Amino acid sequence: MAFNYISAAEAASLIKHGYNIGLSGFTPAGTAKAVTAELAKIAEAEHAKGNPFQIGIFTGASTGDSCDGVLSRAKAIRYRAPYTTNSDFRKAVNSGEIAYNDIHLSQMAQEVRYGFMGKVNIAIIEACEVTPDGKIYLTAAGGIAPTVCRLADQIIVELNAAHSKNAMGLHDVYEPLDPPYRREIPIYKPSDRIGQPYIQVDPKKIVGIVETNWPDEARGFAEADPLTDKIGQNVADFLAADMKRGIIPSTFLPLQSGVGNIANAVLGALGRDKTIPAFEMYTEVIQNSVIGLIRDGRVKFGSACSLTVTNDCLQGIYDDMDFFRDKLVLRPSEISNSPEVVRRLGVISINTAIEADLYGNVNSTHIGGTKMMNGIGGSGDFTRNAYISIFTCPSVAKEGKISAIVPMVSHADHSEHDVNIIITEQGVADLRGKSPKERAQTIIENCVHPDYKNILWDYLKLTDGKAQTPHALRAALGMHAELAKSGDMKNIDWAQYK
Ligand code: 0RQ
Repeated sequence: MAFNYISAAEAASLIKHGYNIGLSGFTPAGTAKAVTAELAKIAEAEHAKGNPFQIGIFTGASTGDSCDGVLSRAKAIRYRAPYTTNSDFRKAVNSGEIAYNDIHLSQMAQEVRYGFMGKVNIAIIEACEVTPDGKIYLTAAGGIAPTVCRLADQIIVELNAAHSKNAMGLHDVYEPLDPPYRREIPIYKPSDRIGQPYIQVDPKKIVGIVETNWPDEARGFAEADPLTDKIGQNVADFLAADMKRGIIPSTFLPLQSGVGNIANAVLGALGRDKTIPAFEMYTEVIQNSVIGLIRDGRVKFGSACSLTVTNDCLQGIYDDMDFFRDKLVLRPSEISNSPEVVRRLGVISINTAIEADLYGNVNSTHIGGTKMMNGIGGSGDFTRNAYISIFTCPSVAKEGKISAIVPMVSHADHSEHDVNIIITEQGVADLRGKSPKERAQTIIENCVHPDYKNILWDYLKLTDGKAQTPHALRAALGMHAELAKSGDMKNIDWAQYK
């Protein structure tokens, strides 16, 4: 079939007020860019005329500025799910302008299929190739592209020359059936391929192809610093010790690691620690450090949803595809993050907390209990189902005015029932097999910053110390209240709660 080649502006004009658009991509990797950038201009023009113009966005995870950024600034987003990292989007969410549905990434595709979020009107899919018979070859991420392609009335393809056609073959596209017909996902090791390297669509649904040359809007990484290095080393030492005592098999287990500088540093430390054998990743994002470790032979295989790497790193992968082809696979997010597969493979999860409490509950999403930071991402998919679930964070934030360990988290994403290990630069709290009261002791002893140890011991003295989970409820958020009042949690005076 001969396709209709159109401009990004023409493609954007197909999107009407009230539509829901389904996007390819996962993190800024593989996200549609040109059409959403033009859509923001249409929204601004309509708003200037006094007309309403807002859409819903369904995507894999965060996007780049050319989507969430421009559309937030144009006040063009009514609804969005799931995870995002854009600061303008964050401002709009926290000022009540956007309805943000922060769900587990593994659930996004199925919740769209189940109809929980309404119809997908148009899918916008970034591709490195599309064939006349409707085979779409994705770029640097899987996301929810297969599902939105199938459900959407119309598909727009952004054929992006910034991604090499060498990306063809990276993907393993597989979409499960819905209950009551769903079967097991037959992945028994991270390198198993179970689907096709492309998305097959009815070519008649492709209403336009937009040719672009727009690199992914990947963020760079801060250089590892002594703090992130120490956290990374603590994780590596912990895993090496667990392997030595036979809890982790000597062949090791696949790892999942979140995004950001700490995650990057953790992987760097694991790669350097030669007591840990070369390992595999079953994860959602592959960052720069993993690519280096694959080149060094320290990571044997990487299964992920996206290559969330810098553009020079991505180009290096494309240039070296003969080397990487049997060492990488990209999957849709409901497969990369599948609870079933995570539990079967025995994945060790490593994610970042904003704060944790004395009993092991973790807040990954909300600052001060009310303001959205980014979202839960895939951290819950992996944590609940991991062989060992680990959370890392610096023991303090904002020049020490905030303790990351508090009596009670101000928002709970991961409960005490799911969190096995907490690691800060101070040390490791192993919560496995412990009662809540034992957990509190080990967390204060091993993870809390010295400035806050006595403050937290003193909090426990306010409780009866006997109940299953001792709390002094009026004081439980006292450190947060003190931060709001004086700007420093250290100023807390527990006497007011006696
Ligand atoms: O503030 O940006 O003003 O400097 O929060 O904190 O320490 O730079 O760490 O960038 O790794 O982000 C949990 C948000 C950590 C992230 C979170 C402030 C701190 C700083 C960022 P500034 P850091 P990171 C994979 C898995 C949830 C989703 C997830 C995240 C800013 O890792 O979104 O894990 N995770 N997904 O100063 C107030 C506290 C604070 C605090 C830190 N207690 N109170 N501010 N900050 N602790 C990804 C996917 O699923 C795709």
